Amino acid sequence: MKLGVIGLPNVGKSTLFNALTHAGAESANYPFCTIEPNVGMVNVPDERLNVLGKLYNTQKITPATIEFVDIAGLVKGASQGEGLGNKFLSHIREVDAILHVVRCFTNDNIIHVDGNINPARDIETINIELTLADLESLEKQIAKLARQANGGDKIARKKLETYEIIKDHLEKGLPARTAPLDREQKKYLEEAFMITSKPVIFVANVSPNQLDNSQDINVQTVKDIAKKENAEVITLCADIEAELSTLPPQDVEEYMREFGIKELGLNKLIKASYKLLGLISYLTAGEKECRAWTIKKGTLAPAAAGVIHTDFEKGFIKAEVVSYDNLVNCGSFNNAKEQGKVRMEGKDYEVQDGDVMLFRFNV
Ligand SMILES: Nc1nc2c(ncn2[C@@H]2O[C@H](COP(=O)(O)OP(=O)(O)OP(=O)(O)O)[C@@H](O)[C@H]2O)c(=O)[nH]1
Ligand SMILES: [Mg+2]
Repeated sequence: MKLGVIGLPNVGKSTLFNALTHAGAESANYPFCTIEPNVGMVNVPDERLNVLGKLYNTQKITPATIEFVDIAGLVKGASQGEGLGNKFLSHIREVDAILHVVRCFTNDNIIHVDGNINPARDIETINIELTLADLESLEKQIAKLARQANGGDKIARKKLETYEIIKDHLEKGLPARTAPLDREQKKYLEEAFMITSKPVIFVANVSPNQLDNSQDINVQTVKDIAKKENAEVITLCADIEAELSTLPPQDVEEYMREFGIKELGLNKLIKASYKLLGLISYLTAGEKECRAWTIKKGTLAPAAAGVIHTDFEKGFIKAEVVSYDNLVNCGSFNNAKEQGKVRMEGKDYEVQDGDVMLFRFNV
């Protein structure tokens, strides 16, 4: 599961990526500073782990992680090979979801490739290039499907019909994500590997003085566009987040208190990204380690156990499950058991976010 950070050149993508991953990727005040993508793992903040850690007097806390990829900036004409062109687009095709960084901060010293701050125009520039890239790829697929459909292939015919709908939609300048498709057609859409079918979060990169200003016109523009596209917006200042990410935790807390910040932009962004990917965490807890494990929402108990070890899945017998809230309220696993809050679940159990699990298996 990975998220790609995209946007125009020089808008703060690498700055944000560094704040997220502490990877120390190169970031500088000129367009196309990033050429090859930077890849890094990010810990998913989860307050529940600290609480469990205290409850179990644990030696080690291991959060869940997700992968972020910092991609080269995209300019007008990229789908025709401008800037870093098609190479850039192929990197976007490989990610599961997109963080679209939009410059809202004002600073005359930082070059804007199109001369001035204009989030609506900037978002459109990116969207047009992604749409054109999708159209080009779709047309190739349509030509191939048409040959197969003519040869009497019934599935190819259905797929072709779907792809024609998507093509019309893209030609209106709309993302494949919002195409009017039924369930079966949505499955075909997945097989088309469209960039514009990937879920998106917009990141409004603002100046520090815009952080708590919900009236800001540029931020409002991003929010309006996101609403139309069925996407979320996170407002943050990449510069500040990057600076804070280098400080010791107690200094960050003091800073946040001083400025009345309840939650860091990064934390909000990571949590929203996790949700966007359709991911949840179940937890394991003990004296040695308290840990969060990542699964797709809807995963059944044996497959969830398989995330820890394939033997757990192969030899799965049952799972002892208690919800995080019940466990914390009862004060210990044994108390929870005595109070009937620990359930015995079998192979058909769909694991929930925050389930504290103990697997029984034989190998
Ligand atoms: N004032 C201000 N400057 C920022 C902010 N975010 C990034 N910058 C500056 O903008 C310049 C470009 O930042 P990068 O993070 O390298 O931008 P990028 O989007 O990765 O650029 P490319 O890799 O060239 O596409 C750097 O000089 C940053 O210090 C911000 O929130 N506020
Ligand atoms: Mg960069």
